[in-house]
Amino acid sequence: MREITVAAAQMGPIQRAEGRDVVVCRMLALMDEAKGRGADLIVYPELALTTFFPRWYVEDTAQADAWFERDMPNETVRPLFDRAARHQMAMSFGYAELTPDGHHFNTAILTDGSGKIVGKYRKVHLPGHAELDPRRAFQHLEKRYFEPGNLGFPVWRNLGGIFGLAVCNDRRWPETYRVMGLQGVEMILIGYNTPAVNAEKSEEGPEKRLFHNRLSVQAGAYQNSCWVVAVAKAGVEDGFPLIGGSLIVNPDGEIVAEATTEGDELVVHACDLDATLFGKKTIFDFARHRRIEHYGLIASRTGAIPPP
Ligand code: CDV
Repeated sequence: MREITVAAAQMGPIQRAEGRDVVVCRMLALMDEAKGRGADLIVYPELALTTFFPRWYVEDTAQADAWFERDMPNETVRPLFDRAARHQMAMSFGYAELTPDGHHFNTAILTDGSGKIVGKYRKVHLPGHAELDPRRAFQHLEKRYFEPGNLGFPVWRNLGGIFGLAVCNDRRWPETYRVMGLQGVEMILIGYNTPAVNAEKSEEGPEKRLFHNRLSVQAGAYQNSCWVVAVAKAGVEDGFPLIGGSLIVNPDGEIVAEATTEGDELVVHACDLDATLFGKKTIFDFARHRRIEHYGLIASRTGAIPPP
């Protein structure tokens, strides 16, 4: 048995005017509660330090740099790293990254139990659009503010297991899980900010969005025989609702714990990493059963081309 207790730290809304210092205080409160509940690892959402700013159009993108972090850790988030080290708790959270040479990424990091960063991931599948789109009920300008991640889907040894990271829209793409699955991943941590209504299809509301969230995460876990921890920023930000539904899914694809609110809420579960072994040795023993001679299109073609 290799059991680690994971706290999925769902966060309620962060308003546009709210400062990072207030947010960090909320994250510290969740971390302290997680310590009280025996957590070895705490997982916060995508863009955990600010409002989900891609909903706001800013003409001069340099002005949007105010939402980005130039260093990690920096002075504002230092208390999170110090507290995590004191609690001997590993941690993951998402933030907007501005590199020294001027690149912008939607990033997530993973620390070990001493507060040292051991893994960094930059979101590969950026949804939305780059220019103001008046036809949408609200904007989703990730393609304006971020570049696609340039680190691939790495995994890292941490806490006696093999961990990977993904960010929000990545969870809808089977390639995300499979590339990590091919590196033996045992637990994937995913933060998300998912609007409760589809900006291009108003009939698609929170029920269907929660269904797609579960469907994607459960399938990814089952088909790669790994744990998946998916963590929302939820609730209403400046009038725009985001789904909650943070969940922990076991390697059989079953939900073992799920959030019940749209606010700051911990979802805690003791996860045995050895539970990944059976599936990896049997139905999803990739070495025995995969047929890569038939998968060429996956890595050579982007869009679908129907037959003539
Ligand atoms: N932050 C996101 O990546 N959100 C997308 C929305 C646009 C669908 C998501 O996949 O949840």
